[in-house]
Amino acid sequence: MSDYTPPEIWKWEKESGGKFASTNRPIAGATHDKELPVGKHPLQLYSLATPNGVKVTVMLEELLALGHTGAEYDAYVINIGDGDQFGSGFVDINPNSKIPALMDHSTPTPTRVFESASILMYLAEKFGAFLPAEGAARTETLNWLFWQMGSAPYLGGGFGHFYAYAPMKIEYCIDRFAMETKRQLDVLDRQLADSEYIAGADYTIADMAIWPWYGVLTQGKLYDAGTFLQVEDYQNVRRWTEQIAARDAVKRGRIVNRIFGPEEEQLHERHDASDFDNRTQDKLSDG
Ligand SMILES: N[C@@H](CCC(=O)N[C@@H](CS)C(=O)NCC(=O)O)C(=O)O
Repeated sequence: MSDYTPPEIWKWEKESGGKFASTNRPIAGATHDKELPVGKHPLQLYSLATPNGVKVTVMLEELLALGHTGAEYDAYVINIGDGDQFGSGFVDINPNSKIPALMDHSTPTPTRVFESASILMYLAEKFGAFLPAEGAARTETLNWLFWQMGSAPYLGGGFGHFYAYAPMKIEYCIDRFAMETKRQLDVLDRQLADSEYIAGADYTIADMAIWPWYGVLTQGKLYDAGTFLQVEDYQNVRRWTEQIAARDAVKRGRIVNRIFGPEEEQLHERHDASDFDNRTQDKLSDG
């Protein structure tokens, strides 16, 4: 039980104490002036290899693997732990101050794209790939893409926050969001019982959106919660997770803008395909 009674008017008086507490604020907008770098390619990505960031780097690597050279990109780290998302240049691209954000310099005036699903749709439509052009298959892909956007905040902001990041363990919150997360895993498991990929027989942007959250959770690599949530029970999700993890573009995309984990899995900035061979942190620290 808690002895907290909400005051009549909420005030921002102290940090919550949780992870990211020092960067959380109740107001939007930039906190400091900072221009973003711009590289040589048409697409400029400002991101971090969190699940929302990985969706986009996987998509870009998949497009390049298909031969779409127009999908060449420069990827820069936005370190959300340091508050880079509140720099003026980033806020100009995403007024919501969250990664990922993309600038397309190939349009007559540069086009800003924010929200990971918007970025996936933008790229899918620009290159005519990973999203059926019309009909029921397109609708089903978008059904699952938007399912992900509505569901993952319960997994990340709900379960992940209270299980892994909150300064105290609150049973009510962990129970509520563990239940919802397991329900979501069961939704996916039932869908994947009859379907090779999330939206049908083809690999689409819906898989790219869902895998970095629910696939990685099922691998036991998100919030260290594999045992707690008994993820091995979701056999169809596990089958799909491993199938996607084995794709070369996914192996590349998941390490772009990654600033944590093993050094050979960290490619802080990506400017060229050769960076995967030459510029991961293990290679850079070898001198
Ligand atoms: N709905 C957004 C969510 C993006 C999001 O939550 N990004 C997180 C990292 S995964 C972030 O930038 N957090 C920084 C902050 O909240 O200040 C999307 O899908 O793009």
